[in-house]
Amino acid sequence: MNSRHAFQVLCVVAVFFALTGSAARANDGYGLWLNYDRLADPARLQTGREIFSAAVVPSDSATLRVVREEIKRGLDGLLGIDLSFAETVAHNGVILVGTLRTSAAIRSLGWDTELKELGREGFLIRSSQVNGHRATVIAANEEVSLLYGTFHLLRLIQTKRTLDKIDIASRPHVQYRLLNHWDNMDGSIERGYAGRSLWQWDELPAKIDPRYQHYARANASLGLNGTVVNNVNANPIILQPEYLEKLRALADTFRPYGIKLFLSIRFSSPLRPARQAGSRRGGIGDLETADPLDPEVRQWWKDKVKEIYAVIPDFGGFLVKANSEGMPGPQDYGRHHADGANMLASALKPYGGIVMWRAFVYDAKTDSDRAKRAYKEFVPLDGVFASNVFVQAKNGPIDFQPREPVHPLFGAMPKTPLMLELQITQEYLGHSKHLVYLAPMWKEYLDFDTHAKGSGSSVATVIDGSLHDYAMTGIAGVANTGSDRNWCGHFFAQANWYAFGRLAWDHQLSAETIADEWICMTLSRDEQVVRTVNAMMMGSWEACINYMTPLGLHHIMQAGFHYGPQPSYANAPRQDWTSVYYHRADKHGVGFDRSSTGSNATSQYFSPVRERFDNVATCPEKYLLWFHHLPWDHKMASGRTLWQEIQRHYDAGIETVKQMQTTWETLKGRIDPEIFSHVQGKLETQLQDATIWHDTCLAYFGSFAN
Ligand code: GCV
Repeated sequence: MNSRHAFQVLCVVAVFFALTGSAARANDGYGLWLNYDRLADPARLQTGREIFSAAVVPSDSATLRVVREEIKRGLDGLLGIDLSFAETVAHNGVILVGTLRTSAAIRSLGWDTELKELGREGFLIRSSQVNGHRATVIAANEEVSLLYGTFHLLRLIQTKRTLDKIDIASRPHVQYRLLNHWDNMDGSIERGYAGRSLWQWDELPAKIDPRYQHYARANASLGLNGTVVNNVNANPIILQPEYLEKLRALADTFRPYGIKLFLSIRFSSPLRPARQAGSRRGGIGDLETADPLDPEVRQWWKDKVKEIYAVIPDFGGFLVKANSEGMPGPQDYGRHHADGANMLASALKPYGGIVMWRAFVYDAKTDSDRAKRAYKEFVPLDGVFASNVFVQAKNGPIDFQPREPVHPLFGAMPKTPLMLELQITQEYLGHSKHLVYLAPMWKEYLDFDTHAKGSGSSVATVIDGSLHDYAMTGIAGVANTGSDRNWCGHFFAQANWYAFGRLAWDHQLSAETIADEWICMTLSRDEQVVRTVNAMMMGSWEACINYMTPLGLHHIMQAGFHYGPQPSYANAPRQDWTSVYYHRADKHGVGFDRSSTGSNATSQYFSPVRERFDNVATCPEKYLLWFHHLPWDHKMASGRTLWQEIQRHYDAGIETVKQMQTTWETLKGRIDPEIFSHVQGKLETQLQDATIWHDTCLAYFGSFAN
């Protein structure tokens, strides 16, 4: 082909793509839920109202510039409107965005009392009259809340809500809504399945990857307001001056989006560096001890905190994993968790910083049942923690299993704000290879009634502070983001980031509603497509439980890797924390007896949950083998034996994945082709893996049961 011919071919291809729009449609997932694809019928949305033609966003700041940019971009994409910015509302069809401070027009509306009730982060969106003209108003007390309101208005358009009579008042239920990154300083991510860390430490602070801003924008669109950028298995070098400069650059980039920066710290940071490479002990200082009651240690932290705030004036605080999995902590010096947390808290307090002290503790030497440990160590300390300390607990008592009963700490520490830690990254749920929508799982935890103060004491009421009147409230999600072009590895894993953010803002949203929103914002607004994908997502968690760990089985994954099945994993002569330790299968039966005849972990729950879990007859079958060791021929509610029921669940898991594949095929040609084939490939892997789980587990347990 000569060059002239090649050029002609190129032109023909270009014209073809321009006409069919195919090139524009290919979606690599980078835009997340913020692509703002054009609505099929933009005019329909605004029936009875004028098409938006201008926006009034008085005053100026970095955040307000983001607000302007976002409205313009959103309306251009969604409705094809070339929005202009005006000084005042002088005609119909204007969007007015302002706080009582920035806008006289907002002040004139007389919404002061309502705004006051909405607090710092809430917003109002209303169809209203301004200067005698019909306008859509976004009003709030703070500029960042205007950004939340802006994203919400755009979400309404993305999800095809009519815009003629809007009257929305929204405020977050929880104050600290954070992502926790388990990112290491060498760029790897512990339990990360979407590439390398987003943070380019070697380039910072000189070079700011545009992705940092895109990351902050995505979080702000959900109302997330903080991020812990490094792994809880913390490397102390993060506190060195050189790194503080890098962190300053990140914090500066996140600030306009309302995202505060937090750090995981290693408790032994004041110590000299460890001699052994890779050791979890040691620090960056020159002290002989990290004892939290030692005056020199306390001064070291005070000085370090002062240094941090000099660089990042709105720094959020510290997340701490102490005396857990080899990480140093106050117990190394005969002190308790509150001694450690309070020392850090007193250094942070003058600047408004907080401590999130993790409750993920267990000890093979002293525990016969790992599930009981956190309760034993933390409940006696209720009331001893300083006022700016959270105790951060995972949703379940073991470790982010496909399904766990709720952690017994929730409800048991009325004087200590508990922060809920969820895991967005799918450590135990098929990594970024399996389609598992996690919102139904998180709702199961949030809605669980602990009965701490009688019925109606759900985990959500503990977390949002309403049950115990906590002075501060928080929720954290272990991030699933990475350097992969589509951020999360699996396209559907984006839905879990999205769902975490939405639930952090409003835990009353249903998993179905959140899925609908996400589908409309990413895949299609066609009602049938939305229904089909929604059903697939809603069934996916239960499917995963079925093919991995049904009926309360847990932690039978490959040791360390936590991906495939390894029910046979034993580590003679010590059996602690092996698969065999958790399932206890033998020829007599299967399951971990945590009832009053066994480890008595059931006693850590409030009555009547305690009794319900303790009694085989009333224990929900989904938790059966978590709490009870039962014979293979135990009669289940269905009339089948336990062994038959286990088989039925593993079969059902595979069946659902097959159905997901069939369903997905019906979407061919109806959604973006690139996403279609990406997910098609992932589902193929998921079926192969589910089959391996099924075959391995049934062969293993069958060797005892049959
Ligand atoms: C960050 C589990 C995970 C670890 C993780 C730990 C934790 O043990 O497998 O990778 O470490 O939980 O939450 O601290």
